[in-house]
Amino acid sequence: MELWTAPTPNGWKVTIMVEELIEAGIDIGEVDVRQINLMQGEQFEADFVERNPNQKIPTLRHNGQDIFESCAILQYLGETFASTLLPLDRKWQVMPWVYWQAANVGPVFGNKLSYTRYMDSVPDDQKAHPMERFNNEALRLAGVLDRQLGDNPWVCGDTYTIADIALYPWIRGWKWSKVNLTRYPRVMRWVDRVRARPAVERGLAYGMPKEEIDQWSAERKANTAKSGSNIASNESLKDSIDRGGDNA
Ligand SMILES: N[C@@H](CCC(=O)N[C@@H](CS)C(=O)NCC(=O)O)C(=O)O
Repeated sequence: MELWTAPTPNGWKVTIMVEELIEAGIDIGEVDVRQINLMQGEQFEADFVERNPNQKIPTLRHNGQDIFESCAILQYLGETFASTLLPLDRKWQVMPWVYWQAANVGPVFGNKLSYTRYMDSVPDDQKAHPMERFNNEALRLAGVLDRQLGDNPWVCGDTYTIADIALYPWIRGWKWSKVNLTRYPRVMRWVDRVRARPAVERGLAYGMPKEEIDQWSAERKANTAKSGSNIASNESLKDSIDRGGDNA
């Protein structure tokens, strides 16, 4: 299995999944991980685009099959390596929450993060509306998650599944995206519960020093903001369009 990824929320979904399968004692074979340097635009290079036409990490190759989109990868791994992470008899209790993450939580928290951290060059008055809109929607989504959790430990009840894995990496970054989730104590407790899993700790450590999993160094924060700015400004996208070709 080959995984091309980076230490970002969508990347962590898959590295956590890999570690959870290993933790469950499942033989998934060798996983060859390649860290993709997003700042240097490696996601636009031909060998990457051949695997993932969408030019974004993560992307997986297994048995000659390329799978892109982090949540599709979670489903693929869940179905290929049977475990409680995707209980097949309850699959349709789990999958709507995985789709919900992909269609709502990821884009909304991702956009809020982008306006909050990565768009310094955009004047405040131009950012005010999208910031408010994405912040309000992120809070609404967190409220939905809070109600779904109810008294259960995990998103889909008593069993930790790929729905928890899909949601955790974006929700855990609430401070970095400045979405104040403290009004949702059940969500906050769930974040701590997921973080306490040994496989989650290992999954978060791919491409990242262990001591920086929870608290980034000032240097990493500055570099991440800089790399996000490159992506937010679409400069790298412009380069890839300038290079021309079908992959641009
Ligand atoms: N919906 C996609 C989103 C992937 C995505 O946005 N990946 C980001 C990192 S978290 C990326 O590769 N960004 C680089 C870019 O936009 O150029 C998924 O879930 O796989």
